[in-house]
Amino acid sequence: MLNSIYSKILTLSDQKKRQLAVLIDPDKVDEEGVMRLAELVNRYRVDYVFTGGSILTSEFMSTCLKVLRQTVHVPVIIFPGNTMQVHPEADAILLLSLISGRNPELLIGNHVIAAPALKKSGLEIMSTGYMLIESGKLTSVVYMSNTIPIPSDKSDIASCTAMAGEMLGMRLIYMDSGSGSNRPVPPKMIRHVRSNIRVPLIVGGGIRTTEDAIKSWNAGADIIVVGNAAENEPDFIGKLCESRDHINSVANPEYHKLTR
Ligand code: 1GP
Repeated sequence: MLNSIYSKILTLSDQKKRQLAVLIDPDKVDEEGVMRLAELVNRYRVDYVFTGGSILTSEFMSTCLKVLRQTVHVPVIIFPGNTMQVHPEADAILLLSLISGRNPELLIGNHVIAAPALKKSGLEIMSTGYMLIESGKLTSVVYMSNTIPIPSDKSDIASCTAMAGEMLGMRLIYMDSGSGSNRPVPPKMIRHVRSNIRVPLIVGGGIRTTEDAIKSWNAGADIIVVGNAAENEPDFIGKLCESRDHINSVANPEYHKLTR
C-alpha cells in the first residue's frame, strides 16, 4: 500500500515508541552475511532494514535486496548513496535531499535524473531532509558529497535547517554523523532539533554502544540507525533491541514532553 511504511513510522512515533534500523552496506557483506543479519533482524524484531552506501563497488545490491525481501519480515528501505541505487526489489526509498550542504546536485539535481526510474520503481518514496553533522573525522559521505557538515556545537543551525526541511514538505529528517564516524550526533543537538520539528527524526552514524543508542533515543530520535557496529558485532543487535524494548516499556514524561 502506498505510504504504508511511512504510516508505520508515524504511528510508532506518535505512540512514543523508539525504533531501530539496521543498515546493511552491500559492499561490506556477502550473501551469507546478509542471511545472518536477516535472521537476527527477525529474531529480535528490528523495525527496519536500511541498505545502501556512499560508494558501491560491488554489484551485490540487487542480490542483497532479493535475499532481504525473501528473509526479513520488516520493511526494507533503500538509503541511497547515489542515483544508481534505485532498485524495485526494496519496499521503500529515502529520497534524500542533502539540506545541510550547498551542493545543488544533492539538493535537487540527482533527483531530476532519478525521477523517471523512481516513478517506475513502485517503491514507496519518503522525502527526507538529510543533514550531515561534523564528527571529528572525514567520513566517506562528507568527502563524496563535497559539502561542509554542520558543526556539532551549532544546534541552532541544525534546528533551523531541519525546520526549513520540514516546511519545504520533507516527511522525515535524518541527522547523520556519517558511517563509521568517531562520535554519534550529540544528544544536545538531537534534543534541540526534536523540539523544533514535528516530523519523525532519524539519527545515525557512530552509534557503537547501547548507551549511545539510549542517549539518542532519549534525546528525541524516533529511529536510530546502526551499521558498522551491527556488522562487526552481530550480538549488538540483540542488545539494542533489548534496550529499545525496555525504554519503550517505561513511562518517560520528559521524553513525551519533548516529542510530538
Ligand atoms: C550512516 O547512520 C548510518 O549513514 C550508520 O552509521 O555505520 O556508523 O553505524 P554507522
